[in-house]
Amino acid sequence: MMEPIRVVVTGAAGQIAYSLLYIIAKGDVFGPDQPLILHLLDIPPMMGVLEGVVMELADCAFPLLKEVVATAEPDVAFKDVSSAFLVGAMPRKQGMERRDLLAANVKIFKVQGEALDKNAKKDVKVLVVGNPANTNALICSKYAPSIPKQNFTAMTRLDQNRAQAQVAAKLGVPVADVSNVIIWGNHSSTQFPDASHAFAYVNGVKKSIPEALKDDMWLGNTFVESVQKRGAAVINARKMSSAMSAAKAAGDHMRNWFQGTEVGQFVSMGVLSDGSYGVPKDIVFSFPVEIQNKTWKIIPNLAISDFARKMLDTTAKELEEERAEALEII
Ligand code: NAX
Repeated sequence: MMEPIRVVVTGAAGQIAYSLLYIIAKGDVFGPDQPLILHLLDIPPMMGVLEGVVMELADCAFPLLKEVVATAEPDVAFKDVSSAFLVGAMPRKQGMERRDLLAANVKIFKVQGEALDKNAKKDVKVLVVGNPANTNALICSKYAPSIPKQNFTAMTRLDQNRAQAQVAAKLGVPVADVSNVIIWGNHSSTQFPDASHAFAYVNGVKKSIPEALKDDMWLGNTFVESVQKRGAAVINARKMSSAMSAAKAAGDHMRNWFQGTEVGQFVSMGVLSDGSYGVPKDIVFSFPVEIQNKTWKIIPNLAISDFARKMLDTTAKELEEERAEALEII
C-alpha cells in the first residue's frame, strides 16, 4: 500500500469544492492506488457548513480517504501538503469595484502563500482556481519564496474544456475526439481560445480543426466570443456560477500535473511566463503545456498569426495591469 499524501482544498464549504472533493476522494486525480488525507480550509463562519461536508465525506465511505482535517487555520491546512487546490476567494458583491475585489483577494493569497511557504512540502503543486486566478497565483508564489515558482499555476482548464466541447458540437464528433485546443492568457473575458493548432478525428480521419471546419469566420468570431462568455451564460441560466464543470476541470488540471499528458497532447495551464511567444515575463499566463514527471513545459514554436498576436498582446496587457494594481495594494 502506498503512503497517503496530504491534499488541501480551500473554500471547502463552497460550491466548487462540493463537487471537487468527491472527484479527489474517489481517486480520479491522484490515481486509484493513492491513499489520501484531505485538508479542508474555510473561514470561521463556515465551520458549521464544513462539518456537514466532513459528515458527507465519511458517509461516502471512500476506500482511499484515510483522514479528513477541517480547519479555519491556514497553518494547519497547509501542513505537509503535496497538492493544493486554492478555490476559496472573496466573491464579487453588489456594488463592489473590480479594484476592491482584487484588494480582498490579493490579501487572501498573500496569507496563503506565506502559510504554504512555512508548512507545505517544497514540491507542493498549487492550483489557483479562485478569481482573479492568474494574478492570485502570481501573488501567492511571491509570498512563498522557498517553493519553486513553477509549482504555482492558475486554472484555465475549464475554458479549455468549454472550447473543446464547442468545437466537438460544431463538428458533430464526440468531445474525446478533439484535442489540443489552446487557451492563451488570462482567465477573464480577454482570454484567447485558439483552435488553429487543434485536431479532431472526423469519421476516423485525423484533421486539423481549420481544415475540418472550413469556416474561418466561426473560429475567429463566434467561437472565441462564446467561450469567453460561457461563464456568464451559465450564471444567467443557473443563477449560480459554474461549479460541477469547474471542479471537473480542476481535477483534470491536477491529474495531468501528477500523472502527465499523453504523447502529442497539450493542455492549457496558467504558468509563470518565461517570455515564450513574446509574452512579458513575471505574469501568470495560460500557455499550452505538456507534462512529464510532474514537470510542465511550454509547447514551443507554434505559428502565431497576426490575429493571434493581437489577442495575446491584449490579454497580456490586462495581466500586466492586474499585477501593477495588486503590487500597489500590497
Ligand atoms: P463559493 O462562494 O460557493 O465558495 C467559496 C468558498 O470560499 C466559501 O465557502 C468561502 O467561505 C470560502 N473562502 C472565502 N475566503 C476564504 C479564505 N480566505 N480561506 C478559505 N476559504 C475562503 O464559490 P465557488 O463557486 O466555489 O467559487 C470559488 C472561486 O472559484 C471563485 O473565486 C470563483 O470566481 C472561482 N472560479 C474560477 C474559475 C476558473 O476557471 N478559474 C471557474 C469557476 C469559478 O468561477
